[in-house]
Amino acid sequence: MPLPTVGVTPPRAMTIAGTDSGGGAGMAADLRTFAACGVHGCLAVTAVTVQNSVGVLDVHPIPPETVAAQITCVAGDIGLQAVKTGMLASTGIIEAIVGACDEAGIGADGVTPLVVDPVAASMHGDPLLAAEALDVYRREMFPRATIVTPNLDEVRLLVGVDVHDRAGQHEAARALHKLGPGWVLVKGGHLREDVDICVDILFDGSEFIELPGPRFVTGNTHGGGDTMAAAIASRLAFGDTVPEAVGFAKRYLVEAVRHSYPLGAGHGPVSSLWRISPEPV
Ligand code: PXL
Repeated sequence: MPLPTVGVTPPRAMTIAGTDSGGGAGMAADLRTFAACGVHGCLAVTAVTVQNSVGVLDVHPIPPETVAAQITCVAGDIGLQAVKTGMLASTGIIEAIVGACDEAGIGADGVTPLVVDPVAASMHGDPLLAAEALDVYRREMFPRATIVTPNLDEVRLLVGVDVHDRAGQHEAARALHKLGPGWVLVKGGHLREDVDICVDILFDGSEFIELPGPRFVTGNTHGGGDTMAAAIASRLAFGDTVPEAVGFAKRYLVEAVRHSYPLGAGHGPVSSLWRISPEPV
C-alpha cells in the first residue's frame, strides 16, 4: 500500500535577480536562503553572469519581456507572499519588472511585500546595473519598495551621501526614505570606522532602529547582501512585520558570516548552510 504524502505548501517568495555561475551570490544565495528559512523559492532571472570567486567575466541580460513573463506566470498560478529584487541590469528590465509587479499586486499598495536590494556592482567592482538605469531605479523601484537594503557604496551612488559614522547612516536613511520606500535599511558592513561591530540602521520615516551585531575578520562575504535581503523576504512571506523580519535577517546574517567559507582563489561566500544539517538521512 503506498504511503500518503504529508507535504504542506509553504509560503512562496520570488527572487528577481541575476545568476552567479560560482554559486556564491545572486539567485543562488537567494534560493539557498529561502530554503534554509522554510520558504518555497520561485525565480525570475534577469541576467546570466559568467563568474567565479575572482570576478565577473561576462554578463548576458535576459530579454525584458521574458523577465516580466516569469513574474506574471508564477504570480498568477503559484501565488507569492513576498518578492525580492537583486541585480536588475538595465532600464528595459526595470521597466518590464515594474509593469509585471503592478499587474500582480507586488509592492507599492499591492498585497505582496517587495524587498528591493539595490545591487549596482559586485564586490570586485564589476558593474551589475547600467549607469544610465539609476534614474529609473530611483523613480520606479524605490516608491514600490516595502523596504530597500543598500550597502554604503550603493548609498553613495543613489543619494550621494558618503557615510563615515552613525550620523551619516541616519542622514543617508533620511535621503533614501525621501525616494518613497516604506522602510530603509542602511547596512553598516562597509563602515570601517566600526572596528569590531557592524550596525545596520532601520528607518520608517520617523524612528530609527539600530541593529548591532559582531564584525568578523573574513574576506568571504560574497553574497552577504543578497542573503540578508532574501532572509527579510522569507520572514515577510511568513507574515512578520518589517522590524521582525529585519531583526531575524540580522541574526541570520551574523551566523551566515560566522560560517562563511573560502572558495576558489578570490572571495568565498557567506553560508546559508549553517542552518541545514549535512547528516545523511
Ligand atoms: O552580491 C551582489 C550580487 C547580486 N547578483 C549577482 C552578483 C552579485 C555579486 O557579485 O553576481 C548576480
